[in-house]
Amino acid sequence: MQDTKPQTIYLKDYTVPEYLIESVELTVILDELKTRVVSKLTIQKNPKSKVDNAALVLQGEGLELVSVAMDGVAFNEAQYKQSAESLSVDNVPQEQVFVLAIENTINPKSNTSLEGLYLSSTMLCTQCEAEGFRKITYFLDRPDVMTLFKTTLIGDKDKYPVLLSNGNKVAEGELQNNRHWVTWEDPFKKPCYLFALVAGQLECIEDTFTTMTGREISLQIFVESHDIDKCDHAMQSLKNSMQWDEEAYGREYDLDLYMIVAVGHFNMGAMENKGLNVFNTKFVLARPDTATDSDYEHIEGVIGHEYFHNWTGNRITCRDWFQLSLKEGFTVFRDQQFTGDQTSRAVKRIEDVKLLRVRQFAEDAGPLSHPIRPEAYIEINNFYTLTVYEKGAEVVRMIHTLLGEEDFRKGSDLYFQRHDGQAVTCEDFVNAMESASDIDLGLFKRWYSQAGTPVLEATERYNEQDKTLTLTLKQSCAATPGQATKGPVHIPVKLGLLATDGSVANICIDGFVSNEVILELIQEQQTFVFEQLDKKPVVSLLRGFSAPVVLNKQQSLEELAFLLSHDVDTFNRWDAGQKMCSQVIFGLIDNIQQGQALQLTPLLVDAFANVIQQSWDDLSYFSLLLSLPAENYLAGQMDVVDVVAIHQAREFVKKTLAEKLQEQFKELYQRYHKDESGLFDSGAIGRRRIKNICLSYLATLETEESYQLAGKQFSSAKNMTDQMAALSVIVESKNPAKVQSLESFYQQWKNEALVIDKWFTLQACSSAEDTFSTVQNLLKHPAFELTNPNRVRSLIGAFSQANQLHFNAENGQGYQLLADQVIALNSINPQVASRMVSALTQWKRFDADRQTLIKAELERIVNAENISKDVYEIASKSLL
Ligand code: 0A1
Ligand code: ZN
Repeated sequence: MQDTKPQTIYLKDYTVPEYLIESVELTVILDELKTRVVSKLTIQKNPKSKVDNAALVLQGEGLELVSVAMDGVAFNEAQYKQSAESLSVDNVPQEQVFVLAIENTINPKSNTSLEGLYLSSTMLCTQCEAEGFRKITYFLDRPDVMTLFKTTLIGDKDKYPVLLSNGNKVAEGELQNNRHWVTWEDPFKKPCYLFALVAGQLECIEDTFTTMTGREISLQIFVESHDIDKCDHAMQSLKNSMQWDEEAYGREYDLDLYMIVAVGHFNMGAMENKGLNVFNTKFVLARPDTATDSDYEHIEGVIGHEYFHNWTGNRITCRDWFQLSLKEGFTVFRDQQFTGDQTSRAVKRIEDVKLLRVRQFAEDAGPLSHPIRPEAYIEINNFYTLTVYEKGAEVVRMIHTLLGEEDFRKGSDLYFQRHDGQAVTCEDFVNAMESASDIDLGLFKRWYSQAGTPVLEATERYNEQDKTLTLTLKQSCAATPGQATKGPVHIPVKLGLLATDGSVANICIDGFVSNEVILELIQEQQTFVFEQLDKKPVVSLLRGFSAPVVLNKQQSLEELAFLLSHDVDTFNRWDAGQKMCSQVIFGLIDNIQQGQALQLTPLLVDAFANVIQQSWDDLSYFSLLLSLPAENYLAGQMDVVDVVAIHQAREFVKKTLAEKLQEQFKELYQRYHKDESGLFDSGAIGRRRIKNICLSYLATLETEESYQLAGKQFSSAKNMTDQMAALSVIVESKNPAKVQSLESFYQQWKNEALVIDKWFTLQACSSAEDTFSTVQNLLKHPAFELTNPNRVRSLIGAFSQANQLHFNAENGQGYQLLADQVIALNSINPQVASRMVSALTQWKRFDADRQTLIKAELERIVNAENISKDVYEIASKSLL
């Protein structure tokens, strides 16, 4: 660890900053090895601060200080104090504004943390959220200090022909020694985490967007020249996002220029820097032959996400980092709505809930469980979590459900109007929603402070005499670290009733009649009575997954099959099928554990046959109905995870379905297999999804015919979706063409980094017996490098987080491999290293032997030399 013991920061300790930085003039003289930063800060005492004569403490990390001056007078060394993490000045003016001029140097090339200013192949770029600006120069690096930025970049004309920063380009010129300069001015005040600069040999595509008030905005996407043919989809996505935000939220873009730069080395997905987004190439570049349909969808979603941040994050930002979900929860909710509107709402909702239930629920049930507004952290980078993002979005969604579309829009309008230009809290957001509606959100606020996933027990009783159905809902929440007792939360439960013939039944409750209701659960237990029901209806509960809870309700396979064929709610219809499959698989897991023979209930085969035989407009949705629950979703529902039994049981179901429904799968495959190129249109995407899921069923049969089908699709595919789908079934099967197919794929795509990432992932996720040694060999492959986060995620991340079967091998070799890599990565890139630890945090879910093995690896990590605070926080908290 660093020199001192890592410090914990608490929300309860928040105080306003003692000083504000009104404006900054930055001059950055770019050089790979030694960049000079000259910063002129115009500072004044914060009128809101009650502290007098406080020292001015600026944050700075890894900086080489050259000089400090105040109001034009140079300081000697006695006039300031320097530590490894700060620069402080006593006795600064309290009454008037003063200018502090600082010069320092940094080395971008040696900065492998990819935070601050760093080198990605040959271009220089920055990443400042959350606390990266302090790695560029000394500053009040906190989001409630909002500053006007004027930035001048100076660099070699050949190495850095393009020089970009936030806002508008206001001046440029030439200098001696083949250098040039550009000055950028951002007219909006912003926290320094939204600062960005990019310099390099970049090419761009350009377009324009005319806003709702008729302003013409120029749009530019910058990439390295060999990627210039893969930007069109990103540009279209940007225009769609701008249009959507005007229509859905009345939000107009505020600068005259919007720039996106794609970089190959990036810790996360993308970053919403004002007017100059920096993106991971993964979320920009797409061409039909290099990107899958899912890649296209993710690109549109992430472009939307970063664009929507311009209002939810930039114009209105966070007071402190505990409020991260203020911008992230709301922005994820907005990007989910956007993607739903652009593609299929039903499919998008299901995909989002899958992610939430598998990954966020696990986080919430594990040692790192925290509320969407955490109360303490050691390293803020560790709190860019599924809880803050995805559960945060669910919380905003519940407000939307409780208020309804119209009042939610009034609430968001009020929020934008009240807080434009401010750094605010989650509470401010909820208050605006409350002011704009008649809904009391007092209890609702507990969602922000309470960690853990609430469990909802539902029981129903039908009374033939009264013709009533009584539904009892009971909520509870298990203790989480630091929160021993939990109170009830405000839960919207969307519900519908189905008559026995499958038609929609009327809901009569408290004198109101409707087709669908939202029950509001605010107490620990509540009872709801539905009247005038001649026959016992089937209840469709928690429609659209209206709250992020675990729902427990006894349901027979017959009732689930009924919902699967009749429910009008697309989410519950799909979920009924998932529950059916899960129940069946858990039964088989019991059989396996007791050494009994396996048999598949005809009820499941019939349910699938029934789905297949209906006609579907939304083929993507149809393909979800045919998908079995994932192994990690099943694991999440077991007290003691048995990875081998889960895999065997699920494979047995898949193979048996393939045997029984072979003809149907073949017919669907033939019907929808068109040798079409990968146009991004929902019809073609749906055809590919359904055809490829049929291919994966047929592949389990391991017949010569299925090998040929996959082989033919692999070699003749005109788009990456089909090529990957075919290669994936080849790798999963005993197909003799496996080695050769992998090799030819590599040769075909070795110059496309993002495609090679897929090649690593596919092998890392395989259930084939030799996967562990394959992964070991891939770690030594010349194309593998620990300095590129995408590569790390594609191999180490995929193996540890998406290959439950092999990562959890009984002898602990998977755990050991991961710990070795985390320790190696720790000194290169602490942020990515810390994310890789996540697969070791769930040890309590396994048997005693595995628990011992995992804990030993966590101990090894905690005790490794020079462990970063990022990795230390995750590994040490996991051991508690
Ligand atoms: N605000 C970005 C996420 C992000 C966070 C941290 C980063 O570097 C440490 C980069 C990006 C988003 O929500 O898209
Ligand atoms: Zn975000």
